[in-house]
Amino acid sequence: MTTRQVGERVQRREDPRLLTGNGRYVDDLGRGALHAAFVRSPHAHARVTDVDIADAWELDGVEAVYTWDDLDGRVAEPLPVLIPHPAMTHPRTGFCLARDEVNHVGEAVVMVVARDRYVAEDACGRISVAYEPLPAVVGLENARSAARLVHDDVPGNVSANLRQEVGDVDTAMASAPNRLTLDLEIERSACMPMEGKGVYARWDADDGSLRLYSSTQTSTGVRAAVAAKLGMPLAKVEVVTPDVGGGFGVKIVHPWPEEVLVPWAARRLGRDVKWTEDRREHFVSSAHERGQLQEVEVGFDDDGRLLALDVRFWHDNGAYTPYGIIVPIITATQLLGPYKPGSYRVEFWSMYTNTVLVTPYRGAGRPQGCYAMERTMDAIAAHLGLDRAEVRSRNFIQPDEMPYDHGLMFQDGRPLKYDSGDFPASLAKLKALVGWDDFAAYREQAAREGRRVGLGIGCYVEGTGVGPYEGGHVQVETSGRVNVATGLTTQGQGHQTVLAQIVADELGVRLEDVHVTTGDTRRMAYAVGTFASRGAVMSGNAVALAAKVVREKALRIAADALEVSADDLEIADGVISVKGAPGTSIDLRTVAVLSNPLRYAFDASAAAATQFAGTFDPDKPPVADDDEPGLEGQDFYSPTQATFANGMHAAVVETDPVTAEIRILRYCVVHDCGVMVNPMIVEGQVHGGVAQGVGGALYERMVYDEGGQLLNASFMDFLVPYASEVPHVETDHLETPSPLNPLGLKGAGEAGTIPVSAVIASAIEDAEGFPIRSMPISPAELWELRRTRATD
Ligand code: MCN
Repeated sequence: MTTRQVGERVQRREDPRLLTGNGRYVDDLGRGALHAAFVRSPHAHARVTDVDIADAWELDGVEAVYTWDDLDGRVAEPLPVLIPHPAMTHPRTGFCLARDEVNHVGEAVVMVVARDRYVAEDACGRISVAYEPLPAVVGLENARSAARLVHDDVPGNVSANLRQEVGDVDTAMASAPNRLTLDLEIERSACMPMEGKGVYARWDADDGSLRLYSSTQTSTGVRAAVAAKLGMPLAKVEVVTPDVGGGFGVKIVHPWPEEVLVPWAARRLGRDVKWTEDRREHFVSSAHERGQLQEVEVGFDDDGRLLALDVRFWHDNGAYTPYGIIVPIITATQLLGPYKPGSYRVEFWSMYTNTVLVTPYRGAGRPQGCYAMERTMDAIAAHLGLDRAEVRSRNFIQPDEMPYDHGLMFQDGRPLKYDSGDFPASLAKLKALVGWDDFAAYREQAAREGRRVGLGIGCYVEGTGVGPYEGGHVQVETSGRVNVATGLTTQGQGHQTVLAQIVADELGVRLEDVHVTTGDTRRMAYAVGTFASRGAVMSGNAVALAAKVVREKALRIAADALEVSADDLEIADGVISVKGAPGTSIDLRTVAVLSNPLRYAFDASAAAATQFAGTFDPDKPPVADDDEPGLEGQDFYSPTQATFANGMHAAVVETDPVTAEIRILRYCVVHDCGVMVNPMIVEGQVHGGVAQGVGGALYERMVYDEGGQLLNASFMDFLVPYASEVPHVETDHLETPSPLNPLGLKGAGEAGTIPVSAVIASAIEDAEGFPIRSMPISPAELWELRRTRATD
């Protein structure tokens, strides 16, 4: 009997290659290619009045120097808005190279292509750009004051304003026995993939075609964007995504300016061209996220039950909005987490600032929403003197209320409806895991030792597995090897392992026979990409459906060969046999041979095929009349809505009474992503997410000065937590299968990150006894808070 693979803690098959330095990233490719480098704006806001490139041409090895004036066709036009929304009254995007104005430090102004990166960088140093500096808008307070404008024609610096209300908030608030207001802040940060963005373009002049290797989260998106920008037929553009050293959201945007310029230059020069983002470029010219100011008003009864919740927030979208307002929309609609708010009103303003643009970063607006909601829950508990977990549990949506519709509209205008989840069960598990009820005794003991400890909690719900679709293609070679292709790209999530597990089960083959290809438009032309924790739900179900197509075809051919009904057959370990009569069987590779009209041309498997030759009429087509040749099939999975994962985290922190150093002593997670395909990979994802969340809670932030200079644009100053700062993560799971997809899956890739700032704030607050309203928090800030309170 074959072991079922789904649910098994299968070792990641990509690890031996990746961990021994044998990964193949974009920068490993393109030996002999020309290299691109960029002159980027040193000003946050300025008019470009003159560009002098003459000296750059003097340098041996320089092949091209381009400014906006050199760009042609659609390459000279502004970049697209990828996800428009009616509330975006003032969308603005930049150009591939600045035309006459720069709106943030790091915006590309000139592109140099040279023999190697050294020459290209030296040439950039010889270019002089004349700027007429303009006043910069930095920070949300400045943007809101509108004393200065980022874009002259955008009043109030507001790119979008959106309000949703469910129920009558004003009436419910007015009659609530208790009311609180909270002013909250969460600062700007950014993801830091080990590998920056990268693109390598191979132009085939004879064929007029382009192959692009891109470190992207969406190969098909890059393909479509580049083909459109360069005015090329799709058929002449291929995008291959090799290994990607982390994406975390920033590589979803397509096209980045460089993704257009590099292939454009390759075509123009008739040469291969490549570019790899360096770390400083990543800081100043990729994308950030998180920055929000929030105002919460909450009305609740004496038992801590929510009656009315009124949230207003301002979201810093940076200088441009290529990605629309998906991040604040997610904050607004998923802020409620597992709770019923009574009535709810949310309004946000998405604000321009002269800083690098903002796109989704792991969690994508949910860490901010969770932070607002969970700070509010703690404030209610403190106000009423109730247990914090108890207040949460009194407000939970109950399992028998699923599916649950908050009455909110998501980005696409469709209602946002939770499909499943058991929040009371998750909380019970979390309390048991962290020892919630024993903490008071632990705190007393710690106090006797002169130590200050606190316990924090945070709950969240996450819409995962968004559509519109993803495809799977499964092909059985005559050798018995099973090739699986999906359009997802992979950045380290272990897709090659997990998708193989699913196909092995659905097709009935051995895991080691299944080989998965991702992110290659030659193999899967219709695909969306890897983001929004959609890989497992979307591609998992797509490859399962495709495997089913192949399985059914295999059974039809086998039934013909064995002269039995397909209903009487089963497949295990790649062998099709008659149920109850395992002696009567045929293996899948033989079926693959038989499925092909040229079957006797396949030497490797001819012997297997001839074994059954006698059972066939040589004049009869080798496959059933309505079947196509080849043992392969394709299918697409296209859901009607997202599926909602959830989780609850708790942390124990210790704050030093003298130095205010903050240490996380324990970090506990209960996570529910429906059926887990590979629990080990899910745990890895959750642990990685928590590590990223710890960075966001305690260390990572973007520090701009008033002029819009990013002061900490290197790893010397931007603190990413080391292993020494990331606690051991204790994890427990609940599996509430999603009723929305055949495999019952929900996503897991972002979950770990979402509640961490809320949880750490909660724990520090518990340790210190005063509210924490701004995150991240450093020891210096905590020390300052203590000092201010002492002198108040
Ligand atoms: N999984 C599973 N069972 C489930 C759900 C997920 O076994 N019920 C597995 C999946 O098959 C997959 C992994 O867990 O191998 C994550 O799955 P999923 O939640 O579907 O997320 P995606 O595959 O869509 O990956 C995207 C997600 C996002 S949005 C960000 S951001 C993020 C993340 O993944 N970026 C990452 N995890 C990352 N991990 C690494 N190493 N690098 C990144 O850039």
